[in-house]
Amino acid sequence: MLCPVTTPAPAAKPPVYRPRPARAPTAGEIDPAAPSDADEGIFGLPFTEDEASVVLLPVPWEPTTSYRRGTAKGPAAIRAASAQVDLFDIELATLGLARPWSFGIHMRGEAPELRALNEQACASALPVINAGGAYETDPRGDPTARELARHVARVDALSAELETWLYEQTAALLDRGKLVGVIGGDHSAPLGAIRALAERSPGLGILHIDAHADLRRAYEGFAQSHASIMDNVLRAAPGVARIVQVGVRDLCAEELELLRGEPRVVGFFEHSLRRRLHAGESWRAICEEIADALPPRVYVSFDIDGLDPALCPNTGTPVPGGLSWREAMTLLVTVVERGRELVGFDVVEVAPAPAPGDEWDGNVGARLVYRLCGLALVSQGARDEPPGPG
Ligand SMILES: [Mn+2]
Repeated sequence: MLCPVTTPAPAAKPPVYRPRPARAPTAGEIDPAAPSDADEGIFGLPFTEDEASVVLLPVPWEPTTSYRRGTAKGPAAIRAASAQVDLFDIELATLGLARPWSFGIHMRGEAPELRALNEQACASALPVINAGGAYETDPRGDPTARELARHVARVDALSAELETWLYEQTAALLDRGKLVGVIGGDHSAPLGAIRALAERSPGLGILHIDAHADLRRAYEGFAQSHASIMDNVLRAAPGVARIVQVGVRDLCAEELELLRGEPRVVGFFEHSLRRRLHAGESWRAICEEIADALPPRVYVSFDIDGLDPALCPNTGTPVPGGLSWREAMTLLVTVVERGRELVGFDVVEVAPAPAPGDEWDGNVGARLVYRLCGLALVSQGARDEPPGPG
């Protein structure tokens, strides 16, 4: 059972937290209704990593993005836009947690070594992507193929380095009793975190919201492509018992074949969800069916392109259609209401607009991250203390 970091502010006249004091501030010093400063932590919260129940790990990573770049800037965009998120969560009030922030949420700074790793990996991946991928001739006899194979090997090695780094960071945080959220970055980013969680929760389920099935084996030659994350999870994280995919509407025939032959993967394709809705089924009933397909402990892997592209116009590989915000939120809330415990999550493929000042992608991403923090907390027993207005 999680406990609030400190006693929340008294209702009468909450003291305003500002400016940042030298010592670690407490929740009692925060005015959750006040606008926040950009130099404060994510959501304007001042919690240190030690104080926080939820630790968010930014992974600015995008070597294998194949269509449009920018998701390496996703964590920064989400952090910048997070000041817009109201900390009072009316929807989670019905579950008893209108104040997820009072349990402490902290986002780490981006690790310089990760940025360097990403830059090296992007430089090596670019010639391969520009060539349309590494091709499958015997590289020994073909200088171009040999060159591409060398680049691919380099990207694979760097991806493995990221995976190990994230595995170790996540494992250490889990050992300290933290909830961990990964903020990507492209969808290959969270593999190490999923491995660490699956080791501690054998039988783990993954709720995978995405426009793509991400079941390709080595897309464009890369072992850890953004389009291969769930194939890699199946092979590298044996503790994952089931992957439940929702919103998929863009996949290749080989992925469908893998999905159909793999009992651990269950697909709720967008076209069939829509057909059921159009035939008069309720979204709530469908959400209950999706929730019941999941084991008791669940990791949410949320690719922002699972949503309607209107909610993520700058994501790397947008696809028309997708879940509305309301549909996605009802699904997540239903999963928790059906007794599933959220043990971790990622939000990936958020990319900011190239033009400065357009925070929309980051805004949606930040709201999603806050909601996932709250849902993970409430699924683990966190409640408002004193009870909130729910
Ligand atoms: Mn994806």
